Amino acid sequence: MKDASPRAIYLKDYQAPKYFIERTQLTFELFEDYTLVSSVLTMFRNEQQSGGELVLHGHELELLSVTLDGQALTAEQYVANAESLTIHELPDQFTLSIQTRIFPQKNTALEGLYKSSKMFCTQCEAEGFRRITYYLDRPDVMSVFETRIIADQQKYPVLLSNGNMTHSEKLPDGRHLTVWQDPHKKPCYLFALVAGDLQHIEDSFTTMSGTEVALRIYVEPQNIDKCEYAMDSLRRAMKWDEEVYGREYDLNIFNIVAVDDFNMGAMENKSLNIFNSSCVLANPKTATDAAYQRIEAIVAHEYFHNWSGNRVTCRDWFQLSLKEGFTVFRDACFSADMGSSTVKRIEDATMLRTVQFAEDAGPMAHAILPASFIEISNFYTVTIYEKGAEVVRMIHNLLGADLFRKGSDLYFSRHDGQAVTTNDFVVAMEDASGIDLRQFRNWYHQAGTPELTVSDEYDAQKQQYKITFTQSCPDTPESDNKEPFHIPLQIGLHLQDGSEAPLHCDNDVDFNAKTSVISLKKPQQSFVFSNVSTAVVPSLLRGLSAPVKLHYPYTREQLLFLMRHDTDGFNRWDAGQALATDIILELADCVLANKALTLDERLIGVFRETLKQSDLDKAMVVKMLTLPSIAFLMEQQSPAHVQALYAARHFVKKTLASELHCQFSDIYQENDITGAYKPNYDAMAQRSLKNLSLQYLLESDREQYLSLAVEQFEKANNMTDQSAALSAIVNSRHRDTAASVLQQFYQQWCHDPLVINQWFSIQAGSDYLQGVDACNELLSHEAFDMKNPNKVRSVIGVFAGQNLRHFHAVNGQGYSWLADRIIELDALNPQIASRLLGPLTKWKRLSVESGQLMKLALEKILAHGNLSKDVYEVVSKSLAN
Ligand code: B3K
Ligand code: ZN
Repeated sequence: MKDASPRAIYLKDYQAPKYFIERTQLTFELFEDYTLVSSVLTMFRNEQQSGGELVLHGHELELLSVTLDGQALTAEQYVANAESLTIHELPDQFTLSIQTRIFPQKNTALEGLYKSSKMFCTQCEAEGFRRITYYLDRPDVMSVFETRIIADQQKYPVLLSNGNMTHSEKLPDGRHLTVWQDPHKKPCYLFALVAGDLQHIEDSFTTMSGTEVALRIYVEPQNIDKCEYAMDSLRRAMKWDEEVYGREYDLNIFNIVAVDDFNMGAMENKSLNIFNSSCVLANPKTATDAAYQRIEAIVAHEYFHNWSGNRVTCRDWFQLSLKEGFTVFRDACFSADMGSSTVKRIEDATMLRTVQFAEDAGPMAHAILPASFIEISNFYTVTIYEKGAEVVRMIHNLLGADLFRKGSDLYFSRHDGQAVTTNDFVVAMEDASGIDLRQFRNWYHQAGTPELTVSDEYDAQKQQYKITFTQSCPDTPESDNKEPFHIPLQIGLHLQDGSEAPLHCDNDVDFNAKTSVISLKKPQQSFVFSNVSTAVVPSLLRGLSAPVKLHYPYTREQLLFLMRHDTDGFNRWDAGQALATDIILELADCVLANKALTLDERLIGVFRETLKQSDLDKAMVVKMLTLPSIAFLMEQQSPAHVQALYAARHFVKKTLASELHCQFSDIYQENDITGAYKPNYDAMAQRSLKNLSLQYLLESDREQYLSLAVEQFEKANNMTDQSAALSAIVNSRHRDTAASVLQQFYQQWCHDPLVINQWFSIQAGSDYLQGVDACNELLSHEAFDMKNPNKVRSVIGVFAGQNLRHFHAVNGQGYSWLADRIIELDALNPQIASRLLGPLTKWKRLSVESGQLMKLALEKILAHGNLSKDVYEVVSKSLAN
């Protein structure tokens, strides 16, 4: 950080803990207005560190008592406040007993122990455990936990924690006790507790060595019919991790609990994963295909953490990508294996290039191994997760599948039970493969998206093709002078007849003919390919083989050529996106210059061809017929003119719709599945093609398609079709029909909060909702609740993050409205407030007028004062960088 805040903490200051906690015995007594927490910590001094006082972390705690080896401490022996407990003189080994009182019912930050509807639950990552009791709340302190939970038996018949339940008993006054023991050492961020009136479904899984594991999913009684898909996903994930990574589950029980109020998707607590209910609950009538896919991916992600995160954990929070990047890579491969690897890659690349590249170019840019932070909660970012996964993917591609597996085996066995660093991961990969990753490490500590500029020439006489790559990386707040990256670039060369040239490259060790991967290591590097019989069109960065921006001056004809001939499915799609992007950007310039708009006929031709290709995977067809989003286009235009981009994109979509409505209508009919809903890949692809066609049909402004949409809305036997019809209508010009189907939908589903969240987000993201007044109406709706993160995301998050046309209204009302909501939310839930700041951090990317209005909104938040660390960090860095 250029403008170092006094409150930032730095990776370079890391020091091992002075004390360790061998055993942690916790007792929770849950009451209706407070909870008593007693902890007995068996501790010893770390001989590697020079001794001294013990400073335990705390947050808003009320200390009731503290004893050392059974003796109450005198006032001179310790200093306690709400944020820490310091004990001055300590023997080498000792037992510390601490009692605190906490108030879960008042906890709206949803960190530590809190109440979600009628149940108690916890969220301790990253630093939530310190809101429960004074502790060494850092991931390199790993301890064996025993948890006793005492609560009213009628209100909370189910009491859960990590590990195995070893005891339960009835107590006087209608209370009961359960005792849980987790044999695995873990950091306290993996601690979990749940108490509630819950029902569960049960299944079992026999591991590869024959151990039987009981699998349970706990939910509130009304949701018991919505757990099957999550259970099925869990079993598939367990099997996959055995087959692909040789990782076996290590306890006899694995529990998942669904809660309504949760700051993110889910949490991998040891053997007791806690999930946002939106990432567990599904049945055909209430959940969309997208929700089914998310459930499968998140259940797998959390399960995979059992090895990549729990058995081998992070030394400190700067290493977060060690577990998150690796686990995202693992879940992406799992999803690819469950469906289509090309389609999954397209989805991930789209998100990376839209969201992560923007983060990497903005004021919050950070390396996947950041050098500093003020609030760790702000660093659960697309950079740590998705770019982190890309970095692991590059290692996978450089080593090949077999050596990568050797590397991961070595990493898991070498570091089992340890808290380690990203460097330990890379060393294991190097040791197992013998491949030198020294320069590759620059990906870990350098922020920013590298840019690759490519030029080429063909010598017909010598039959040689020379290609030159120049890499650079823009300055970012953490660092200016970047060392060159080791960029693996997968390449193919297309001859004029569309076939691929065999790749003979004489000049460099940095080309691997077997994998067609060029290793770029220098600021500028050329490669000469021989025996090339005609001029070529290069297919570069296949499968997005590195998270970089590529600049090659493709003509539109060359892009069309690649769309037809490229053997790499990803790059065929990518060529289509590049063509559409080029066309929309040019039209946006026309909008700005007040010139008439005409659509390049070639795009219509390409769409027509794609619609005819009946042999293509339907999910691929959907990707090829989807225009780049406004958010993506904003990243390609400098400065970004949102309204012009919207107008240009809308013009393209409308023109395609009216030119091709007959074809879309045929596709719609062909893919209108009848029969029971199935959440399998082919059926999902078919529904998604049908529903994309419906969107285009409504854009065509022909009345008959409105009735088609209304009919689909009314007759659908599944939520995917019903909500797609709703969304198509709400985004059409038929406002009266939109109002009436919205009303109908609400009546039908007002008893189901997750469906109502979809109802909120469809409106908040639509053209139907034309600005902040309409947003305010949603906020005052009876179904809205500012304390529920899912609802906040559905309305405020979707409006500011996805309804770019209205959020970026030229009067700046959207910005100042968002600033007010953030101030309001910061008092309740800083993590959620801080997340909502994302759109405002982009102010420098916009036209001067809009940028200034956004800056004012940021200044308004800063001027409010009394901000959480979370919001302060993002606002101050956005204004400074
Ligand atoms: N590890 C958690 C994220 C915790 C976020 C804390 N603010 C979920 C996951 O990535 O699997
Ligand atoms: Zn994770």
